[in-house]
Amino acid sequence: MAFINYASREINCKLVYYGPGLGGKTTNLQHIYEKTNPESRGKLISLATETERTLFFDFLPLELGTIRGFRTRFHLYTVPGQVFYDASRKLILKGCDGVAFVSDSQAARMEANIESLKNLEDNLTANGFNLKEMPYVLQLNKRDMPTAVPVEEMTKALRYKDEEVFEAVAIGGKGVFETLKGLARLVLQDLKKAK
Ligand SMILES: Nc1nc2c(ncn2[C@@H]2O[C@H](COP(=O)(O)OP(=O)(O)OP(=O)(O)O)[C@@H](O)[C@H]2O)c(=O)[nH]1
Ligand SMILES: [Mg+2]
Repeated sequence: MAFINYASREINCKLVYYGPGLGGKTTNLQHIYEKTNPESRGKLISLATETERTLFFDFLPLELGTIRGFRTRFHLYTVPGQVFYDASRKLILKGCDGVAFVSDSQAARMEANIESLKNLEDNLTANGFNLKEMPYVLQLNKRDMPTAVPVEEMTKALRYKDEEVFEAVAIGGKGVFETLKGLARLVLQDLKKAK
């Protein structure tokens, strides 16, 4: 649940980037960090292994202006995609307000995408959430790869509900801010509904 502090007039929302290992979640956050005005962002904190795989999570606080007099902060997290870090993924989903699923377009990763999506659904349920009701967007990353599965085919296999689908090449930044904005918009809409 978004944390609204009426005394200090702040809204804090938690967005989680989820998806299979090596899909590009950390790369999304790195691009956002690099392209954001230093006054609007905090430190990018990454807890990674020596080979740059996310070990626990990445964290990036972003301040995206004022909504009706409330300073709005988005706390961006990534989960570790590797299958055996499931306990960490479950923990990171606690209190989340929205999820961006970063899928890997390479044909060889389709099974991993599907498995990770199922894992997201299960872990949300374990936290008392329902993916059907959660603000949610789907990113098709690594569109530059030669074995990229056609967009229609990927969408058919991975689309969970009527979520927006964003094509991306996170290493060059393509589609990264579109994904973030798409998700942020849904989270803010959800906040308005809850009031
Ligand atoms: N070709 C290509 N490579 C990408 C793209 N996005 C990310 N990569 C590369 O894919 C690798 C994995 O990216 P990460 O961002 O670390 O992936 P991750 O999803 O955070 O992986 P875990 O932390 O293990 O879950 C890195 O070498 C990135 O440079 C892309 O759009 N195209
Ligand atoms: Mg990572």
